[in-house]
Amino acid sequence: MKKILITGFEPFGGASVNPALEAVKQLGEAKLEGGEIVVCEVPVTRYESVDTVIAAIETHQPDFVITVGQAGGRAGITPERVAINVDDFRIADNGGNQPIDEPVVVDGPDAYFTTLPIKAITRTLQEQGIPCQVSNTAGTFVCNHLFYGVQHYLSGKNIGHGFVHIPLLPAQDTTGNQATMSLDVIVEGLRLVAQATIDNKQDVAIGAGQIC
Ligand code: PCA
Repeated sequence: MKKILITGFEPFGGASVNPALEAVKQLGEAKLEGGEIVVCEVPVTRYESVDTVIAAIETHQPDFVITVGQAGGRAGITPERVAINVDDFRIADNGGNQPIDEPVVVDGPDAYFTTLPIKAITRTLQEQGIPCQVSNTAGTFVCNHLFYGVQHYLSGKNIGHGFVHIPLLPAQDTTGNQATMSLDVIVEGLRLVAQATIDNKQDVAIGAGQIC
């Protein structure tokens, strides 16, 4: 039985909802074959975000960690390929921090790659009719910061981790101008991310690259 920690960010930037947190509230009850899910809520604050997830890892001792945040404008669930050692916040985080071109970790490596099987995850969700695409940038705000910071902490430990961005909820865009996804599809999509992670010790070699 594998244990999967799934984390969700609180609302930020003046919003009252974050689909990541709404999804995580339901995922504690979700069923997996050969696994169980534990969850944790994460503040959208530069260093506290990483400290919160590290504390949850130490409490729960999971086999895998899936960190989740919202990405306004994206139409699908997007497992991230890479975290970079850059904090360049276009808006202040919930703690009022707004670093410009600072490292996440001083003297850390330039980047860390995900250790989740993102191609297998993408194939699994697409087969179930849930829009999903590999993403090659997690941005330079708190999501990238958390992705990088947790990978740094997990270096040399046998715990897989990756970050997944999800679309906005329909209620977050009443103009209808942005892509959105309903909460039940997001919850099922993230459950499948966890299931595919358990089921694929090795990733599969299928093309999911992008041409700019
Ligand atoms: N999305 C933001 C931070 C929190 C969240 O859910 C991001 O993409 O950095």
